[in-house]
Amino acid sequence: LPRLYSGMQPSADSLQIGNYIGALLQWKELQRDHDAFFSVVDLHAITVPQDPHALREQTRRTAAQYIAAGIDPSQSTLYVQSHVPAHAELAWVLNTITGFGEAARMTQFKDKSAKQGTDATSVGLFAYPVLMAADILLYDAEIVPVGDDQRQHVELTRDLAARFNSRFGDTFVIPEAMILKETAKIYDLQNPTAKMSKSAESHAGVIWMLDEPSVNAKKIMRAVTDTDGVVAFDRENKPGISNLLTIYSVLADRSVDSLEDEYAGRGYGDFKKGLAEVVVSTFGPIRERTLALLDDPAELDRILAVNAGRASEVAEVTLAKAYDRVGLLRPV
Ligand code: AQP
Repeated sequence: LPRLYSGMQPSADSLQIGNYIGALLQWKELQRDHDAFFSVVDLHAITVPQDPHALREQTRRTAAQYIAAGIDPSQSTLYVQSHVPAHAELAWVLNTITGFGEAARMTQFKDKSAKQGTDATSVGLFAYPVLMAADILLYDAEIVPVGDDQRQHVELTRDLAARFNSRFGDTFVIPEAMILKETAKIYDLQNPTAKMSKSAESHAGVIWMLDEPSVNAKKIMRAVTDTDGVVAFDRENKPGISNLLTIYSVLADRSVDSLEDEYAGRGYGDFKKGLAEVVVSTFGPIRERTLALLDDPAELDRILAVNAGRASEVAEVTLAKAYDRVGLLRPV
């Protein structure tokens, strides 16, 4: 089976529905016909300031949400990044072949560092995309399913893999980003030209997978729309309604056209009520399953340990090869 790698940061108590639609939902389908590795990337999460106690909890919670959303840890390899030391080790090697200017051009770094100011921005945040390249290359992944915001990082990964291979001999598989166009970007409900994000300053426009269903329903009802009152997809002129249509269409597995037809001549209130029901019926059960998994942290930790063992077996082989290729003396 073709290898696949993807991951998410445990950077909040709950994932948001952009993470679900842009990534998790596809992972669930793809795990059937791929040898999939799904990581909770806690080493990435510490590239911005963290609360140690919260991070530990968020790591478990993120893993539980993967499982609750349909990732099967006996079929896919679902593990915590820091449990496999090879990630940090290969990242160091890749740092040495990454150009300073090349890393400085990453738009996610530019955005995040502009928000924080240079003194608060860590070298870790700067090197984030290189660590991501290590994540992917360790598993010889051919496919990397991500949202559009990660496209540039996968491009960098390809460049680094090709550079390493040409300098030191064939070592890494060159991966391919898999980005589903329609679901590549879910926008903030209060600011529908900005990406919905775990780290958004205001939570008013973010739908959290683990929020009470009634809270999510209210946020849908309050989503920003426009004044023309027509349920139609027009990203340019009607970003709010277009975003809601995308979410509705994905979660209800219906075409945007059929939704436009169903809500023709009806108000936004009706449309939002319909969407709120779909959101509640999708995430209500996922929330319940997540909470049940979190009720037994010892069992969850056991699953993660077994999976980390499986991941290590693959990762150690690639790391040893890369160390050898660059000329690091191997211990006997
Ligand atoms: N709004 C979104 N629409 C579609 N896909 C999205 N993803 C994130 N937001 C959206 C996808 O979810 C995966 C998880 O990414 P991550 O946790 O590594 O970090 P991120 O992309 O930066 O996601 P967030 O939620 O915005 O997290 P923070 O705020 O912590 O940085 C990726 O596949 C991403 O494309």
